[in-house]
Amino acid sequence: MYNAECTCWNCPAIDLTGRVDFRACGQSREVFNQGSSDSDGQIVAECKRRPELGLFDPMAVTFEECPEWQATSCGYLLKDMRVMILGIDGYLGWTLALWLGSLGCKVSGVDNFARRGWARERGAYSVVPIARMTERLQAAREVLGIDIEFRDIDILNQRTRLREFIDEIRPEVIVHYGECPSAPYSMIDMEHATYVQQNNVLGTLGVLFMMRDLVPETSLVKLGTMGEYGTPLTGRPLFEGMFPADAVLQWNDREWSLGGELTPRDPVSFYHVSKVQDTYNVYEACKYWWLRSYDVMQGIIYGVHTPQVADDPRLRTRFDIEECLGTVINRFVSQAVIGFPLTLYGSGSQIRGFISLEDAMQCMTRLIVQPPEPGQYDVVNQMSGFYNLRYLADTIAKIGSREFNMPVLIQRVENPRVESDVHPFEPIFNKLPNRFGFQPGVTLEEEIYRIFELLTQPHIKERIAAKKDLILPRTWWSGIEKQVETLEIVEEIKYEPAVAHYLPQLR
Ligand code: USQ
Repeated sequence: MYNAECTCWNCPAIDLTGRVDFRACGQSREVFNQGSSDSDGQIVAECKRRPELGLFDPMAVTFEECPEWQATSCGYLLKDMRVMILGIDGYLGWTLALWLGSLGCKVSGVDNFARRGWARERGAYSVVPIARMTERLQAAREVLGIDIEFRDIDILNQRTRLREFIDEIRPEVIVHYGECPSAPYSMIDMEHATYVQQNNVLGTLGVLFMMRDLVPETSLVKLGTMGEYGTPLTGRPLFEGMFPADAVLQWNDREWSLGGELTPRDPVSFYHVSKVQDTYNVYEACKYWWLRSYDVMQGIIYGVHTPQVADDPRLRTRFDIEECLGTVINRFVSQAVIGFPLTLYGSGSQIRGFISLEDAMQCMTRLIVQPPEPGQYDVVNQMSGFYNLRYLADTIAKIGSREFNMPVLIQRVENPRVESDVHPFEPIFNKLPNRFGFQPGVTLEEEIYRIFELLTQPHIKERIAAKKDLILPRTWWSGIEKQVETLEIVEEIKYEPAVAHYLPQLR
């Protein structure tokens, strides 16, 4: 198992309080030795779960040897691991809660239902009907036997309540999905831009302080975005957050190693800027307080399926199709289902990384069960392949027409965003497969098929049709207010070259 060799040093049950004076690490060796070790100068710690061990060397016991860590299909998992999900009512949060609950984790979570509010504000709803939280919790208990501890808390504006909840639960990992995820929403106007940045950046900053004070050994798995990097026109590879050891900067006949430094960010909306700011705040918190975090640069998510959400209609996760809250593949399939020509923005040659809902759940689990070491800030690029939008539209059109007997038209419309539509794109996404054992479980085509299957159910198709006025984008990055014009309608789209790269493991 890929995490068998991790030791108590990685484990959130380790108690380092007062035993390791991390501040001393940058000071003299003598100061470090005074506060951090036993009389032999060795680091010692206690285990919160097994106090009978007394003081011991945290590097000496591996996950494989510790009875608290048990073998599962996703590696060794801490028994009854306490996972707190911030943003548990969202597309990802609810899905992960059920997924982890089914693996045996003790799941807790908070949400202030903001996402339901943003959808309402836009005149939209989740086209796949979703239950109210009380009904969701009850269904999770009845159908899957999962008890979820939930609190209605706004992480930015109800900090005292959040602090009390974290203190009560003492989570061993915090998964942070509790932010506004929408680029167009952040570009509507001044109010929306400032709201998104305040909500995301300051909400997260507060969480970092609470972790410092209450649960410093807990790992933070924080959702970032591939969009932090943008699409640099130099063609520089999109490394996983930091430059590799052998990267070199040359200038004026001199040379420096860039290894380990954060790579440049070039975000593409005020929302993406908020994620960049988070990156720096989390990075600094790990540095100042020895918190530990994986910053997850996730590609564009799509899909509807995990075994748990598909188990009962009350367990379904939300599915948005409106311009602000719906992501591109989900939008395209919903458009195909009601015969609306797929809305390619601009040339449609933009290239992005993608990952299915189910594969994202697998990745998050693998990150949770191999926590970073104290003080470790690490970044993973979480995607299972990258494609250009024309290729995606074409794939969706093919599946719609061949498998569901729906002729699908594609239209190019004016691009309301400011983004390069022809650009190099070389993302590096090796860590999850190589270090965490991730293997994509579902192909692009399979998941698109499953979306079609769900959305073509008559009651859902009706709900999509009722909101068809919300399909064309209205939010221009430039601030102008007008409907986008159609540039071209194409029945059979020709694209040259087609771009589609999968992780090699993909079936
Ligand atoms: N696009 C179209 N037609 C549409 C919708 C989008 O051509 O109907 C294009 C956009 O112009 C863009 C691309 O598709 O080039 C992706 O747009 P999107 O709305 O699916 O995704 P984006 O705004 O980039 O944001 C989404 C999530 C965000 C996450 C990000 C990952 O909403 O939370 O951070 O994907 S990434 O794009 O890798 O940064």
